[in-house]
Amino acid sequence: MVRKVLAVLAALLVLLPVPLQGPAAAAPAASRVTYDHHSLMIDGRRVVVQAAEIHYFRLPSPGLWRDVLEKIRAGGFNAVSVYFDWAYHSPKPGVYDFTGVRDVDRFLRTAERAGLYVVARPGPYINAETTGGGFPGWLKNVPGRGRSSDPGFTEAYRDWLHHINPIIARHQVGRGGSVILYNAENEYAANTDAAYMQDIQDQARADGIDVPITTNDCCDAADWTSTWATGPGAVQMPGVDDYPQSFDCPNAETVWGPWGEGVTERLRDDAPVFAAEYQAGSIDLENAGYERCRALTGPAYMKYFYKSNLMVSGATLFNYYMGFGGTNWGFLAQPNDVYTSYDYGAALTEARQPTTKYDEFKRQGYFLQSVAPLAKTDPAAAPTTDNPAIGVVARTNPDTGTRFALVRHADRAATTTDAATLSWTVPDGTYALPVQVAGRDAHVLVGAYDLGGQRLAASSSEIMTHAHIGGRDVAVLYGTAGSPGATILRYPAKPQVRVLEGDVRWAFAGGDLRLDYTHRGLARVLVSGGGRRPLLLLLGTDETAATFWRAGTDAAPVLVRGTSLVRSAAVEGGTVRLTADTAQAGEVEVFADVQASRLRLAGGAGDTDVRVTRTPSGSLLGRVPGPREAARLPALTGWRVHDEAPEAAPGFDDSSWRTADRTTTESPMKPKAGPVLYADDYGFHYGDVWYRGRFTATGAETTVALNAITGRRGRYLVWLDGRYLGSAAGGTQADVDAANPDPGPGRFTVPAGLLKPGRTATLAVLVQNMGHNDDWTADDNRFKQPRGLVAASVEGSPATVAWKIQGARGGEDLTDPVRGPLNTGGLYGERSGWHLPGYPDRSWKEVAAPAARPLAPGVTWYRTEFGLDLPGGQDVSVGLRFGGAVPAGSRTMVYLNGWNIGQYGGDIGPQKEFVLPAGLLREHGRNTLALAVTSTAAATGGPGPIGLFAYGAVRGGVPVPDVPGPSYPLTR
Ligand code: IPT
Repeated sequence: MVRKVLAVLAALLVLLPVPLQGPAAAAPAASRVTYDHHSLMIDGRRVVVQAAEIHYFRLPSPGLWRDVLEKIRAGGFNAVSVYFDWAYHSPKPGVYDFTGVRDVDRFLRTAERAGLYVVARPGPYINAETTGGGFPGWLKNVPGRGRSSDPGFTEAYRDWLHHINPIIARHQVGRGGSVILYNAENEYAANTDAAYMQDIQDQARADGIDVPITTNDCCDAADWTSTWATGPGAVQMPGVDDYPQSFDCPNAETVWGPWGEGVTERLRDDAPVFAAEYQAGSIDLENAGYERCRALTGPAYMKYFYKSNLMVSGATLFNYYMGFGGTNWGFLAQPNDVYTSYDYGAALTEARQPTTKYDEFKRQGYFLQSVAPLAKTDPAAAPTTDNPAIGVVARTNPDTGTRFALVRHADRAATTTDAATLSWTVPDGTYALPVQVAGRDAHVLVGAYDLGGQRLAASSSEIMTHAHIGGRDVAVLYGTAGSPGATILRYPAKPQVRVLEGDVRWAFAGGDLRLDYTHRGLARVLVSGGGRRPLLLLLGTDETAATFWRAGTDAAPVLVRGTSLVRSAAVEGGTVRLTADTAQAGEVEVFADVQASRLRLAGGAGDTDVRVTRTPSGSLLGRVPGPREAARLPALTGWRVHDEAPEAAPGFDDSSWRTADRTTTESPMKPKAGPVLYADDYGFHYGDVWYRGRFTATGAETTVALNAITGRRGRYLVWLDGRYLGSAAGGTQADVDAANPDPGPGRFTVPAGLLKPGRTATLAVLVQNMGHNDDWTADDNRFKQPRGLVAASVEGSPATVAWKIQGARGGEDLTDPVRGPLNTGGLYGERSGWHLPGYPDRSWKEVAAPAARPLAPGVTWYRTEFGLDLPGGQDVSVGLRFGGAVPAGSRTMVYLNGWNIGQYGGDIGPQKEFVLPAGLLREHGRNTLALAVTSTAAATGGPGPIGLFAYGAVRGGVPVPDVPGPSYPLTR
């Protein structure tokens, strides 16, 4: 577990070796990405990088990549940070797949088109709560320690890099793409090996990577990242990971920065401060549900910590982990810290819905993108405050003289609302500014700023954005509702001031136009003359500011008030064409070039003309339609049921199964007796694995003693000669301590009289593996920990047991490469295609609902079909909901059209709702739902009630093509 690991790591760090001296890998001279102490530069132009972390492998629908990426862009981000998951692409040594849902080339192209830079993070190790931390299951059979320069591992990871690097390389900015940084490894701080760290970078350069190389530092892995780290392994432009709010979702209301102030450390003097992973959500370690994690990392946290970080660290690169979390579909999850949903409490939910966190990102992100001097700042003298409860920190841009002041409580835990008057001396003069700070809020004020054609001397409102539109400046400023605001603008001569809306007092003296107001609704002030081009000042609150969108090119930006999302805007002739989503009908106001007098709304089934009038603000005002009709989602009926687990019966034919007779293993954990039974050693890396063991009975058998390691939340079920003996929780071993003894060992009494002396007895064991441990500590004891049976004996009998093993059909030779290695395990139904569309289930028994029929211990399958015809031109995010209490005894794998979209129940997690992503979901056609229910005990019924529901619906969205996937029967 992460926390425990952190503690272990702290101890390990003391032992870190003194770094070797040598040259750091420099970027090739041709790179268009450079950097200095302050910021990254692209073609010499400074940029503030505001990135959201997103994992394509957690959204198996390439059409939806565009939706999420456009939402990220619209939310004020100009970049995404992306892990590339080795395990997701490679089922077998030497076999790689980059097609379909694995088409990362398409993902990178989509990011480019959405206007997003990319921080590429191909590992080889990625962590990210993915199975094996991104290491493929087959790597457990490769000699040599993971994350080291051992030859076996080196050969394996180089092969991965030589597949992924060229794809990343052709998407670099220097080649017309948008990749700006390359992240080598991931928080590589324990058991480190400099030669390995260096080799990753050398391979990247050899593969054509010419952007700066970074690494996300955790825990002071200074070998690679400090100014004195000059190589081997040293990176050019290091970043730091910060999770100041911890992962304590249950205590969201009280937690406030237990892991520190979250000020990103400066690591090198010659490189900018880079918040490589800054907490923007949380894993749900305590099964509290992701809404609790969203509360833990909500707008208050974002305001206080993100703004403090910006102002105290001077960082100019931020990556927020996660921007959109997505789904651990199939067996993507690492077993110990997560369940199916990787919603992460992020700004965009797993169902792609924006939250109030999204609004806060938009306010902050637009500011970072609009106010260019933020890209180069140094600490500066702070304004004085007349109230010691309010603390102020300031920075200045040494070239432009622009000032920034962070206003927050001196005591970061304070929850009171306090007011002060700041006295701020800027090059333009000394100004008295009224400020008010609510508990745990923070504001970044700007002074001495050339705001377009204006001169902003100082303001106690925050700038959200401003743009030069049609000969005038339009600026959106905001402050907490009810708080006082003052804005001072400089004019060579007295300008004309028209307060179009709201209560704003103004005065002009000594070149200063001073506006005083209370932040309330949206006030509008038009300033013209005075020797400058006109200015439309929009003074809002947090809430009204969040209704604004900025879109279009820098040459012709458009500001929009209203709609649920503006994806893009274009001004053509006299028409503004908005591509927008609307959740309901409502007002839209467009600030565009005055030449434009018409508005067309794209998105939805086709363009719609929106009737508009010109407002006194010079904007266009109209009403946009919402979704045309509510989506009708059918009830799930027509279920059919079939019992499974024929493997438990003595007569089952397992002649095609692998004989488990290996005597050696690459796992550091060696069997104490008998053959190696570890699933990975036989090529079965993901999901359920069956064992059948035969022995000649004597009648004296007393106990079947087993031990299986499955990772947390796994378990195993045992039958002897067809008789169900019971189940046990699978072992986790990596986390064993006195308080949490390893649950793996299970003892099962042999029923008297069951076994007949001299006859062959058959043990059948179904082991439900939950994925591979990560390798955060670069320790094979952890990563190469076995899965499946690790010990098996029949007490009271001298007989040896002859074992056979069967996991996913074909093992590493996938029968369904489209859905890939992580989709299915080795249940009989999975091996036989019961999860697939088109499987002939007509002979199965009809049942009203899965809950309507008693469950026996073992495996039961349910299937049904449902038709959909969702309204065109709308985006309806559909989910599957299990009603009732989450069952502890039975767990359900959910297959939508053959895709394993989640696991429910069985102590896996609190999750009751599962996203059915468009693309996998046939929105206009037949859908097949298959449930594989494994129960450790008899129960009155299967899971449910089960129904479809909508997480949200908007007019708009993006076209989402169906993701193809083979139907039954698989031909391989
Ligand atoms: C940090 C990892 O780099 C990232 O991959 C992910 O696992 C994240 O944590 C937690 O979700 S590790 C840091 C918290 C010590």
